[in-house]
Amino acid sequence: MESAERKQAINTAAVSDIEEALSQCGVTGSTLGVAEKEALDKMGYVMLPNVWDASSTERLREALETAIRQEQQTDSAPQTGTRQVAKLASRNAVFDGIYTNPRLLAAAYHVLARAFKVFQLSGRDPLPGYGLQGLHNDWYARMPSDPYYLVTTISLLDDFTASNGATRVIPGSHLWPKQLPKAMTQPLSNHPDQRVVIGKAGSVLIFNGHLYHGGTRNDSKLPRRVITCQFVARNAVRPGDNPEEAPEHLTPAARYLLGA
Ligand SMILES: O=C(O)CCC(=O)C(=O)O
Repeated sequence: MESAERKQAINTAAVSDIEEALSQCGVTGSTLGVAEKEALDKMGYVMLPNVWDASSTERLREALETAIRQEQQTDSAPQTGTRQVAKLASRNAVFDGIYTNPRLLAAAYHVLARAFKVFQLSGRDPLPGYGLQGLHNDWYARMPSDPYYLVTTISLLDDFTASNGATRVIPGSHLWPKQLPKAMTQPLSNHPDQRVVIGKAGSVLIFNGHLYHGGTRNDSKLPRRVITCQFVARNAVRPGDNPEEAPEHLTPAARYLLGA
């Protein structure tokens, strides 16, 4: 087949398996380096620098600000403390780039090792003085012999510093056989092994959804905007979950990744 025709066929044929979706998004065996895979395996997280260049980061910031403004206009209870907006997939095509990014997808596949889809795509900006969360993980407890169910990716639209509400993590806690005692999950509790992860805008913090983590308080006067995209094993269900809506313009691979 001529290559233009082949491209057209790829662009219109439905995608029905994860390997095809990953391939169409440009993921290869070397998209993620050995050290990055090892960090995900052993520490449960990795910070990937320079995933978004300056102009992509700016486009994402603008789209997020617009989405937050729209949300505030329709929200009967105005948000205070932390600005948040969910269901970004249907709000602006610029967000398609997040869940089809090869490095994010390669990391999700490395951890989940089976078919997955977007669980949620949302924005978060803890305003000065806010944002502190208790240490938590993003999925149910699992038995040591169970596979992993969820991967969380946090795209930094502003630098993460030691004082502006960067995410804290407990390295290696995705491998713990037991949950943290309840007292340790209170917002003001600190774990002796926790680390606040800092990084430049344009980086992406990726962690195993079973890793203990949480937002810290924004003690600066600056914004700390992120876009969070979570990927979940396709066969995992949680009652009451509400999937992202898939806009018309999506490629078949993007449509598959949204679970549409
Ligand atoms: O934005 C962050 O630093 C982490 C947020 C988080 O863990 C959550 O909202 O569950």
